[in-house]
Amino acid sequence: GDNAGLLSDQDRALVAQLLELDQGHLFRAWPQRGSQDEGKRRLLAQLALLDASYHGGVAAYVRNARKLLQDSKEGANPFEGYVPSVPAGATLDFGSPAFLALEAAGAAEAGAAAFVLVAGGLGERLGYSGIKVALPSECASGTPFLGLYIGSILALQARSQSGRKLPLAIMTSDDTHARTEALLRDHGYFGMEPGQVTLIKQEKVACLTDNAAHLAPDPADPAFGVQTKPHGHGDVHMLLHSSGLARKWLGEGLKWVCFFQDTNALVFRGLLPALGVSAREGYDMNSLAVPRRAKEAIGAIARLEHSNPPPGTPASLTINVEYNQLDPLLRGTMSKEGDVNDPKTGYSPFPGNINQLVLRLASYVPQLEATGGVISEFVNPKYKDATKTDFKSSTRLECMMQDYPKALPASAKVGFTTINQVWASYSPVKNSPADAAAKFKEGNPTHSATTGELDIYKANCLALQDMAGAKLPSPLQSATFNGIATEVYPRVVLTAAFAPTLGEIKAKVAPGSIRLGPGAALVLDGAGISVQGPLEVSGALVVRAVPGAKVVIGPMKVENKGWEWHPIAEGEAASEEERIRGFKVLRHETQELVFDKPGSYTVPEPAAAATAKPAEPAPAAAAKPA
Ligand code: UGB
Repeated sequence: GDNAGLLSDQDRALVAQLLELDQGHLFRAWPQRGSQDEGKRRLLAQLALLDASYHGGVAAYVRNARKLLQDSKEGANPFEGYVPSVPAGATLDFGSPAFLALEAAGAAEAGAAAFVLVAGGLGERLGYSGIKVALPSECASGTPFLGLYIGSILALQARSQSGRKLPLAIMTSDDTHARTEALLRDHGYFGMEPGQVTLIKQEKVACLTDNAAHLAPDPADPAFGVQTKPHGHGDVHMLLHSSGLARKWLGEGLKWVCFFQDTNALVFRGLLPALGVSAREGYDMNSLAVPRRAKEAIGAIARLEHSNPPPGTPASLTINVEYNQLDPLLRGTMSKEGDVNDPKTGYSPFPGNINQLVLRLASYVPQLEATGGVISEFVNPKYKDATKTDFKSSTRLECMMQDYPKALPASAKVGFTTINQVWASYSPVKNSPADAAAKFKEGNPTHSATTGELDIYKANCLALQDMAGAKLPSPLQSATFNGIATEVYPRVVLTAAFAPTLGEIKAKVAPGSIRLGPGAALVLDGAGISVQGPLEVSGALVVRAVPGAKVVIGPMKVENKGWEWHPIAEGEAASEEERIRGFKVLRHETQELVFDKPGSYTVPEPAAAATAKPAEPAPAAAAKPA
C-alpha cells in the first residue's frame, strides 16, 4: 500500500520475494506510512541481514526449511538405505602405557596445531545468565573455562620444540561476542599474546513457527522483528574458511586443527592422545569419544554403509549420528529395540561423540575451498502432539561441526579415539540444577555445574594415584548438592602449567609421595614445581611458582582448617555461580606458598626440617594464612 514509498529497490525485491514465499504476515499489520516507519525500517534491515548471511539468501533458507520440516513430519530417515555398524578406532584406558605413549606423541604434535573453541551457544539448558566460558571451571582456583583452555595451550606451547605461538580461534555469536572480548581483555588474554587469539562471530538464522516455515515474530519486537537463534556449531567451518584462518594456518606449516566445546574442563586429557592417534593413523578426522549410555544426549559415532547408494551419496562413511536420530536409524536396521545398551557392557555399542575433533589441515583446507565450509543442515522441532502439526516453541535450521565427514571424499580416513574412563576426559557443564537432579534420579550423568567441578578433582586425584601412587582417603567424603548425591574427592587442582600431561605428572611427583586427607585441598600451579614428599595434606595447600622458579616440595605436613564445600541451604544467599553448583566454598584457613621470582627453592627449608619446626616456606615465599 502507501508503505511502498518507504522501500528502496533492494527492499522491494526482498519484500516481493518474501511475499512469494508466503511470509506476508510479516507486513500485514503495518500501519499507514508515517506511522511507526522506524519499526518498518528496522524489520527491513534485519531481513536484509538474514538474507545476506545465509548461503543462497532467505529464499534458500525457507525452501530448505520446508523440505526438512516435511521430512521431519513424515518421520523420514535421513539415513535411508544405510546400515550402521560400530566403526574401527582407537580405544584407550586412562593412564595405560598405550595412553601415555600416544599422549607424548600428541603433545609433540600439538606444537603444530591450531585450536578452535566453539563458544557461540547460549547455554540455554544451563540457565546461566553469563557466558559459559566465564564460569569458574572449579572453585578451588576459580579459573574460568577460557583461562583453563588458554593455560593448556600455553603449557603445550612452552614445551613444544617448534617455538611457535599456537593460534586460538574462538567462535562467538551476538549472544557471546562482546562478553568474550571483555573477558579476554580483563584477564590480559590469560597470558596469550592478543595476536594469537582471533574471534570469529557467527550470525543467527530466523526461527520458524510451523511446518510451512513461516518466520517467527521476535517476542521482544513482535511487530517489527523476526526471532532468531544460532544456526549451530557447524558454522565454524564456514567461518574458518571465510576468515581465511584455516588457509593461513596451513600456509604457516601447521598440521592439525583441534576443536573443542565451551565447558569441558577435561578436554586436553583426551585431546593429546587423540592427536597422537591422528598422527599415527593419518586421520583426516578424529573424534574424541567416551563410552555412551543408550539415550544419553550425546551423538553416536557410526559407520554407515549403503549397498546401492543413490548418485551423489557415498557408499560408506564414518559419522556422528545425533542422539535424536540414532534410535530410528537402529530400529530400521540392526536392532528393533532402537538405542539400547549392550547388556554385556551396560553401554551403547557405539562410541559417544564428545565433539572434540582433530582435523588434518592438509585435507581440511581443500575441502573448505570446495564447499565454502557449508555443512548439511537439519531441523529438530518439538511438536505439541503426534499429529506433528504445531510446535511447542519456534524452531530453526541447525548444522553441526561433527558433520564434516559428509564433505570428505570416500578415500578420507575418519576414525575415533575413545577414552574408556568417562570421568577422565568428559564432564561438561550443560544442564540446569532441576534437569540435572532429574537426570540423577534416572541414574544418568547429570552434566551439571556440580559434576563439572567435582570431576576435575576426581580426575586429578586419580591421575595422582595412578601416575604417582598418591594415597587417597578411604572412604571419600560424600555430599548432596542440588539433589545430586556424590562422593567428593580431595579438591586437587593440577594446572596445565604444572603438568599438561599425565606423563609429566608421573615425572614430577615421586612415587608414593603424596597422602591426602578426606577434606584436603591442594593446588599446584607452576612448571617448576615437583614433589619429593612425603607430603601430607589434611587442610588446604596452595603452591604457585612463576616461570623459572624451581620448587621442590620435601617432607611436609599441612594441617589447617582448610576449605569447606558447603551445600547451599534453601533460601540461603548465594551467587548464581554458586547456586548452579549447589555449594559455596568456605575458606577457613590456607597455607599458601608463592614463589614470584625465578630461582631454586626447597620447601620446607632444609634447616627448618632438620630442627623439626612446623613446615615453613622458603624465604622468598610468602605464607599467607586465610
Ligand atoms: N555452539 C556454538 O558455538 N554455536 C551454536 O550455534 C551452537 C552451539 P551444545 P549440543 O558433547 O555433549 C553437542 O548445545 O549441540 C557451541 C554434539 O552435537 O552444548 O547439544 C556451544 O557454545 C553432540 O553430538 O551441545 O551437542 C558449545 O560450546 C554431543 O557431542 C558447543 O557448540 C554433545 O555436544 C556445543 O553446544 C556433547
